[in-house]
Amino acid sequence: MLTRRAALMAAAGAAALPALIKTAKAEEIMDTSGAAPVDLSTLKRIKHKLVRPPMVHEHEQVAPAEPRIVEFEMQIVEKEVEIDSGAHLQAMTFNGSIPGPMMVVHEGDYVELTLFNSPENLMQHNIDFHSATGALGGGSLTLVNPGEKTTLRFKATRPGTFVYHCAPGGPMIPWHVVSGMSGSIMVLPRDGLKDHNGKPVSYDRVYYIGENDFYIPKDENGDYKRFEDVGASYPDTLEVMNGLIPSHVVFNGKVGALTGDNALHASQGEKVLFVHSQANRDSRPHLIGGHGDLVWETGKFNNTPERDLETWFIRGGSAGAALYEFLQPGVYAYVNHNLIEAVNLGATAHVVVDGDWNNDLMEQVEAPTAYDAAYEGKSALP
Ligand SMILES: [Cu+2]
Repeated sequence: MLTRRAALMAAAGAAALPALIKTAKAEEIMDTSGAAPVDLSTLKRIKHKLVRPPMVHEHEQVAPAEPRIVEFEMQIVEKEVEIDSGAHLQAMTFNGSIPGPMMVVHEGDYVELTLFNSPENLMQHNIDFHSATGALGGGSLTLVNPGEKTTLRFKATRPGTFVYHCAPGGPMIPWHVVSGMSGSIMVLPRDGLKDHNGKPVSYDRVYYIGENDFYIPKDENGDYKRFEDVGASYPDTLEVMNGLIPSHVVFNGKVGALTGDNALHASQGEKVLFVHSQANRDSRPHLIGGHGDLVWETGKFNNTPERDLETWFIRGGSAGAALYEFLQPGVYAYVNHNLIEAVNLGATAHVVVDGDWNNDLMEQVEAPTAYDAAYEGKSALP
């Protein structure tokens, strides 16, 4: 590990990578050793194994009355990912996926995460939970070198969908985030979700869509550059990042991660909760041919959901949630409705819905057919 790191420094030039050679420090390291101990020994513990997005681990929508300690484990994995044909990202990931896995707990529960920084990695990492209170969201208590692990516990006091991301300090923060290090946590109210009238509402499926903006450098021929490791990719990537024009905007880590054979599935009549996160940049999800029946645009379940939305807004650094009951079968595109980003840069998913077509909602009254322009159509003009 040290040898690889030393080689990296020599190859890249230590001056170009000042933050990599610092021994630690998120923005600040907290010393909490003098704080009074808290006794949680009477609480029940459960453990969830995290799964790869867009899937979400098994969970209850309505929780038992008593709060629990909910344990999770995540390993940080640095690896090269082909995010589009011919475009390679030196990725940094939570648990090997972009986005990192979604965790689900209930309001009042304690999240207890053990974070492993694999010894094969080059970088220091940590985790900042937007759902947590204090210590940079846990960032200043979780900074781990390669080969180290750490366990953080925090109380999930606010219900909603929240981003988590790596934030190891200084310019490492945006770089780690746009290299893939973000994910989300959903803190459900103990008695489940409520609609606009305060009545209980549940979902049949939940999908987690994490959107990323990537900044892949190009060579003098206009081809995407490929790098030996994550450290070697930093100087050129920084230059592209600082231009603020992403080379790719994608859902779930790569172009096509949620289309074609990888499409999401649902059945007519099912209510699907879409959780959409963007840790760095604004987005505007839109389900083509459908709606957001109930949308917690900011993701926070103490607020009354909006109804019948066509498009909703995800602020960079947040996760929102939209519930939709599919009323018609077919292939729906779920896009970022900046359509350049959706179609040309990658931010498109598909939802394949089985069921029976409802002609009351929509019917093709006459299929496309040639008409006589000498007699027809003129009456449409003002
Ligand atoms: Cu990191």
